[in-house]
Amino acid sequence: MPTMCQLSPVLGGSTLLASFGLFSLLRSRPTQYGKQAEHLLPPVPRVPARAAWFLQELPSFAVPAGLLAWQPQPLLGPPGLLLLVLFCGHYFHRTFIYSLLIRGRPFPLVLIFPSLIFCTLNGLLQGHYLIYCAEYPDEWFTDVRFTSGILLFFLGMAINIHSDYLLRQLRKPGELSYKIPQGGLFTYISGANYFGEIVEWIGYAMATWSFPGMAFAFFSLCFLGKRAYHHHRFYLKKFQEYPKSRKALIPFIF
Ligand code: NDX
Repeated sequence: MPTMCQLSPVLGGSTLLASFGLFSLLRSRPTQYGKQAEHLLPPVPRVPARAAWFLQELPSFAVPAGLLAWQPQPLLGPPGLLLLVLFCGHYFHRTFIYSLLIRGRPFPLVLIFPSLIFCTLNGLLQGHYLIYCAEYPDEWFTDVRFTSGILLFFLGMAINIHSDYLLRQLRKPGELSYKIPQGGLFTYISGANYFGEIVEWIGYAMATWSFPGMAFAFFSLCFLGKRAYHHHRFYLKKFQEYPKSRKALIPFIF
């Protein structure tokens, strides 16, 4: 194992990340932004959605990319490098493309600081683990965990980006009202974008075969699964004509 690997903080960080997921799942209310913050009383100070998402997601890209750029000597073999590039690629899109295209409601100011801390710690955890701790043999490229994980990662990413695009198309610039999402996986589930993101991180966990990867997939499942459930309830309450056969997160099941 490379000497700069800090295994105890990696294990501690992974446990903390998984615990945040469990805490998000078990607390009674969802995190209050977007449609889960529609009627916050008293009204809270808010930041424009584009600025908020850009700022809070930036460390998820910048921290691992910085670790990669400033490693003392090239430590990553080809499989580890590819996995880190995929992680940074996801957050490059989320920070520099998704954030600047969204037509969301202003984001509660009070959530920006915890989001920044969360994204910094997760970027540090995933980046440090892949650069300093992970060791993959060259045959990892043909290992079934890697190949099926990468397949799931790209499938999930495609579903996530397409679903976020469909949500964006529901509003004209400047509009803030909610409509019934149509098309793509929204035909079957209310949380199509979340389903895609969860599949993506499950794929990443399989391809990295690591505690940090698994902890983040678990966090995403708990945090986004809970949001999908609350979004589904929101739609059923708001729209009488909401398709009755549509599920919250998993097509035909839940
Ligand atoms: N950001 C991940 N917790 C979060 C920020 C908040 O990337 O301390 C988790 C992320 C953070 C959270 C993050 C982690 C936990 C934190 C929390 C704050 C406090 C909390 C730190 C980092 C915390 C403990 C204590 C446990 C540590 O107006 P609007 O905004 O609703 O508009 C929406 C629009 N839209 C519609 N428009 C018209 N008609 C409709 N029917 C519409 N429905 C939606 O579409 C938005 O503009 C847009 C998308 O909305 P929505 O609600 O579907 O998705 P959203 O939740 O905003 O996520 C956006 C994307 C999505 O692709 C999702 O998969 C991804 O980001 N995401 C989001 C959250 C976390 C995450 C990924 C992950 O864990 N992997």
